Amino acid sequence: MRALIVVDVQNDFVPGGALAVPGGDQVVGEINRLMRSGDYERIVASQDWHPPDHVSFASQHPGHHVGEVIDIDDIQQILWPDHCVEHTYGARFVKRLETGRFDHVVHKGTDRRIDSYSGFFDNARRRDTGLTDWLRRQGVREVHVVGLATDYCVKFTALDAVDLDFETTVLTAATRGVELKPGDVERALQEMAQAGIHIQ
Ligand code: VGL
Ligand code: ZN
Repeated sequence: MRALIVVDVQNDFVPGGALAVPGGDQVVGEINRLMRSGDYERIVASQDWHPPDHVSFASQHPGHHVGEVIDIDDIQQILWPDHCVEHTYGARFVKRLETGRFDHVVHKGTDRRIDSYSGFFDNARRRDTGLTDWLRRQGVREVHVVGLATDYCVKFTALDAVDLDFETTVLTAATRGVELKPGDVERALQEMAQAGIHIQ
């Protein structure tokens, strides 16, 4: 059984949003096409879903700025602009995305004290979103990962998926990266390939 995992296709991650991924809106048509293709028996989506005082927001750390990396409880945290605040427009799925095709949605980053790039676990791997159990109960063995952003949430979702023994593919035509530093997307793809993820 094969599932499509649609990562964080939300208003704040497309041009005009608080943490816009260049070309982020261009994945929507491609993802709709994949969802209609009949190639996937299950479709799940993740939604970045932060409380207004989330630890990843630079606004919560006076004297520090967006893009800076700080140490919080022994975890390296990149500071982001306020984004995907629960129940706000920025956290909503992009309107053109055919969300009626989703069988299941998981929220991540809901605990103000810790960030969560992966759709499976938080960054300290302390808490689970329930996605692993859901996929296994459905009989899913293989996952294709698409969405935003290639160098953060797509990467960490795919790395956890392969680590959990799902046969994992990232479909690059349906992903875009933040690319804080030039080359981040290319490095992320190499890291994923090295972990045994198929890059297609
Ligand atoms: C993401 C940075 C912060 C992502 C989420 O969806 O890739 N990136 N929160
Ligand atoms: Zn976030």
